[in-house]
Amino acid sequence: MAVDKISNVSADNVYDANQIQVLEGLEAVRKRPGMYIGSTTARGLHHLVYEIVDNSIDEALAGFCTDIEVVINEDNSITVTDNGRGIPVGINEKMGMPAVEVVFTILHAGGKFGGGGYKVSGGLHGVGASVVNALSEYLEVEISDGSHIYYQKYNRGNKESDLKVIGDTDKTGTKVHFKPDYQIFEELVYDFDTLLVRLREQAFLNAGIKIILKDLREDEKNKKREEILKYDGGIKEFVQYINRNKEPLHQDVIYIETVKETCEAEVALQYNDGYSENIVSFANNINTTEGGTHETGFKSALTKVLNDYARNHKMLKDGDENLKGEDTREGLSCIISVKVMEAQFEGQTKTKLGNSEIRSMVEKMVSDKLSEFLEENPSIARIVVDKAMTAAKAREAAKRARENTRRKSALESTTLPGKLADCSSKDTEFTEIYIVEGDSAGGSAKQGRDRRYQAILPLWGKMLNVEKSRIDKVYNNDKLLPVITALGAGIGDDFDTSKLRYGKIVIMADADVDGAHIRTLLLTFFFRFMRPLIEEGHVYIAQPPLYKVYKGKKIRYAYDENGLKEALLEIPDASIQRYKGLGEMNPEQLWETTMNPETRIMLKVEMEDAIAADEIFTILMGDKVEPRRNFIEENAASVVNLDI
Ligand code: TTJ
Repeated sequence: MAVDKISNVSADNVYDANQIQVLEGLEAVRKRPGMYIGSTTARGLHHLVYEIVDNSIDEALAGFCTDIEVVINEDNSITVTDNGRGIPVGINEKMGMPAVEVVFTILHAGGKFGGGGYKVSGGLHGVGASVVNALSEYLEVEISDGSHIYYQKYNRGNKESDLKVIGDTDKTGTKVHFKPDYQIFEELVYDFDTLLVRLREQAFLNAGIKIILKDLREDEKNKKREEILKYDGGIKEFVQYINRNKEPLHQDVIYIETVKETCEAEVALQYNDGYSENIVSFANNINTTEGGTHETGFKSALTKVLNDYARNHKMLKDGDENLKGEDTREGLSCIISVKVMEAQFEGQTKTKLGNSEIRSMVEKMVSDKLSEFLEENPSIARIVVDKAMTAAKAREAAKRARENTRRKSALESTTLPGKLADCSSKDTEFTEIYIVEGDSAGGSAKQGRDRRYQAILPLWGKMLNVEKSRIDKVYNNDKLLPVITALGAGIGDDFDTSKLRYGKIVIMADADVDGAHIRTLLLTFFFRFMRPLIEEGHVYIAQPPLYKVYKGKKIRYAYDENGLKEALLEIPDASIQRYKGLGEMNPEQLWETTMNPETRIMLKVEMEDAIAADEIFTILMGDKVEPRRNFIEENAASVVNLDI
């Protein structure tokens, strides 16, 4: 734009022009923060930390940094310190300012310095330090280069003064202290555990790096805390961590890796006695939740290797069919991590690896090295192939069960369950199904609903715990079958959200322990057998009120203790009714408080972290009592809300 106007000015003026450009750049970030960090909610707030820490991890991957410290200060500002070489302080010729200033004021400038190696880490958006700077009330940087300490401060992205020397040192490293801007973020309070989960993942993925997370806040809610994260076993330890509440089928984790000039790949895996598949993949330290070429390469090699082994060792006989891919992944916990020079991220959320050369690389690595491992470890090989063959038998049984149900339902006049009160609309943009605990609440819901777009499916009796069952049992289960047929989208690998008969699936149960149990059983079922339902945000939890506050014709409903206080202020001398269950509400009340889209409160079940969700269901629904007791004691509130 302004380029032609500065074509014949002096070098000093060019510098000024650059400055103006800089300000425009960061102003854009402040105008539309969501475009750069995804959101200005708690998620975006935490994202700032990852963006800064990623720079230190890159320095560690380059081989120059061993320790990273992240501190949540008392005022919810953040300090990140590393012992790397320090961001360069020399003048960057192109920009005419110290390199550190470029890092903090030029969009997308992060990681472009130093050359050599490849920048591998990166947050979800990989936008860098300048965005954090733009969205911080202030940001201070301190660089030690082995002789001097340099310092600079910015306010909302604008430098307060030039980079200056503030002392001497014989150490090297970078320290950044920033306070997220209250003018930008809706949430300003950091959650220790959210940072912990993410930093632990990074520590697993980058073996040997020490990451310390400290919390200096101390109040009613918080105690000072500190966690040291250092895993010399890397992703091998990550797999053990994922399986720590499960029963592994073999003690040693299988680990293979390969390092090429432009990319490297490593895989760690261990089978457990459960039935679910748990593959978590990363490209350049970013969780590729949508999968991609590294996952497909791994899966096809695993299928081939186990079939070859089973044939060669006469475990599969001549007439037997080959194992299918899904058979080889039953009870599998696996981490795949690749580092690629020029990673291509695709998919809706840019978390699907697209590089085609990675598919063949991972496939060849797993083919060669896994078969070698199995030949050298015949006892583990036998266990793994046995597991896959048992899974294949179960799959056959499931197929027969499925064909049986199809035939049965085809004989009946309607495929829909008899207890279902369907809605008249077929438009999934509006339709909802309420899965309701108990016949009496189901009756009220049927009478209170808007039948044009709300369907009701009552459930009663003891429901199957799918955590302990294979898919064939699920097909034959008289409690789950109505849910499957009512939703109409199939189950397991056949599940297809485009066939869903309703846009929203609402679980409506009492706000007590039994209700929580039913909710958890249903959510476990959805998570294990209809995961896209949760991933694509179709599942909701109805929130019935806990209290009715009334006097004469005035009525207020309260959904928690705070609401109760407010209602009592509004209606002095009111009577209070505490609802013990949905059944105590008449149809009109149920509609008004829990089902009317205009007035109801519903929790959307979101899956931020598949590892955490898997862990929750393993613990809550699995066999082991000890971790379940610990979990419930530590997370009393989240068990009831189950806001995964
Ligand atoms: C780049 O290549 C030359 C030597 O220094 C390399 C570098 O920039 N290293 C580096 C950057 N280490 N740590 C950082 C860093 C640390 C924090 C906390 C924040 C930022 C933006 C960078």
